[in-house]
Amino acid sequence: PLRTKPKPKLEKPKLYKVLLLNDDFTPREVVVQILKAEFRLTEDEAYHVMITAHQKGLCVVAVYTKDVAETKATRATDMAKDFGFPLMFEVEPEE
Ligand code: TYC
Repeated sequence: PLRTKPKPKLEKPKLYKVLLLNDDFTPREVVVQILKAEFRLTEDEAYHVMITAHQKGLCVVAVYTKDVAETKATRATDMAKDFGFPLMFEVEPEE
């Protein structure tokens, strides 16, 4: 037969979490500024994400498609490096 089962054509894009990692050197205010600049968080959202990472070791910043997550994580990490701090962002797939 030419047509058997219709195959679902459009798959949901897989989503990726951007994680903020704690470190002992980056000032809290620098973390907040970078979160606001790269991820468009408000001051309150950025403070909450920063303090969660500070206390727990890491915090999910936001969820995006793969290319957007990787671009934003790289840009944010590079921004910190330009300021002279070792702040790290990582990307991991959602469950
Ligand atoms: N732990 C840092 C300090 O005490 C602040 C900080 C918070 C750094 C969150 C990174 O993801 C981070 N200055």
